[in-house]
Amino acid sequence: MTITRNRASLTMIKDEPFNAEAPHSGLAGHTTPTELHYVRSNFALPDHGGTLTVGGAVDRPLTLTVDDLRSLPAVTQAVTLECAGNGRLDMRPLPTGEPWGGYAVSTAVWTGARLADVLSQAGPRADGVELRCQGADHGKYHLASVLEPADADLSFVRSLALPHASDPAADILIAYEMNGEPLQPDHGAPFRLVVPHWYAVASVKWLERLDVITEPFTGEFQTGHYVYQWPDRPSEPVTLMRIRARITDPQPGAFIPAGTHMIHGKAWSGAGPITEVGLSFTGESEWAPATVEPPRGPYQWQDWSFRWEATPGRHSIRARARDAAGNVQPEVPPWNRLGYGNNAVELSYVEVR
Ligand SMILES: Nc1nc2c(c(=O)[nH]1)N[C@H]1C(S)=C(S)[C@@H](COP(=O)(O)O)O[C@H]1N2
Ligand SMILES: [Mo]
Repeated sequence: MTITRNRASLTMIKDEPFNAEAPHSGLAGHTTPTELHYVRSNFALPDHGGTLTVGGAVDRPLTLTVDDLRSLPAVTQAVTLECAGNGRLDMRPLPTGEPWGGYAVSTAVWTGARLADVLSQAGPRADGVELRCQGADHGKYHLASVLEPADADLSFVRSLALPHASDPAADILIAYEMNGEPLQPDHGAPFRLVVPHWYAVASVKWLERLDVITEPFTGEFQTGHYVYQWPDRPSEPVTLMRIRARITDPQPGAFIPAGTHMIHGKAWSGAGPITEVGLSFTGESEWAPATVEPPRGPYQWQDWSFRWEATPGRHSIRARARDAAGNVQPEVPPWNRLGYGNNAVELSYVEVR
């Protein structure tokens, strides 16, 4: 597969397999240009045979090409994807895994067929419980848990509960376009899942096989990793994106002139729309309300802004979001062994002159 273009605009975390964060500017717009969208891949770019096989416990097994997918009703929607490991670098002690800062999050406009439409063509049998979703990528996994022998050739496989996968209202896509162009290799060409509201591990790239299965799936990327291993309570799977706000302007470490400054940012949550963002400039737990823009769509980050009278000196700015389900960001990251779901309040320092 040809090497993807535009890798140079990203902040590299690892060169092979290529893993990179968006630059600060990737969070500025309503959507992220493709060349600024973060990339997270567990294995090298695979060769994909160009077809999607749908089988397992179904009445009508299928083999689909990208043209077959394009002949189904197309859905276009903006979706914010965030890696469950985003912000791992700020956890203490540092858990194992890629040391993501805070920029393994981006928003793109995805076009594809509904997963629900493909499944209804195949006709899942009544005894199906989950949909096993396999990417074409595979290899040795340097973090292999006890689930697999250390030298096993692993594929990237995830499962979705069958009612979720077959629900048209869940808006899960088999996407073949990103921001109006065919998918780039780094983002899962020729097609991938895009599962709104979920941490992006669910959005299987280079999708190659879908199988309806009659027992819950276990595997390295389902029950070995992408699990919150809490120090004090039973493990839980990584599912919906946790609520989080980011400050996009001023940039962390910026020097800005004294006077009125509009602070801008983004906020998102997998559990529902953002209802409030509070700003704090002191350690006194005082939160002044920002203006939160209404959602532009159900699955994308929301804009917020705050009019700040900036006085000379060094300032710390914190932004804390609340969603419609009542979730509020914690001050301290919820530490877990594999370092997932850090949605702690961001602290950004700026200097006003
Ligand atoms: N086949 C496959 N799909 C995958 C992955 C992978 O390694 N292989 N990584 C997952 C993870 S952990 C994330 S965060 C997203 C990243 O999507 P992106 O690279 O398009 O930003 O893809 C998901 N889908
Ligand atoms: Mo991820």
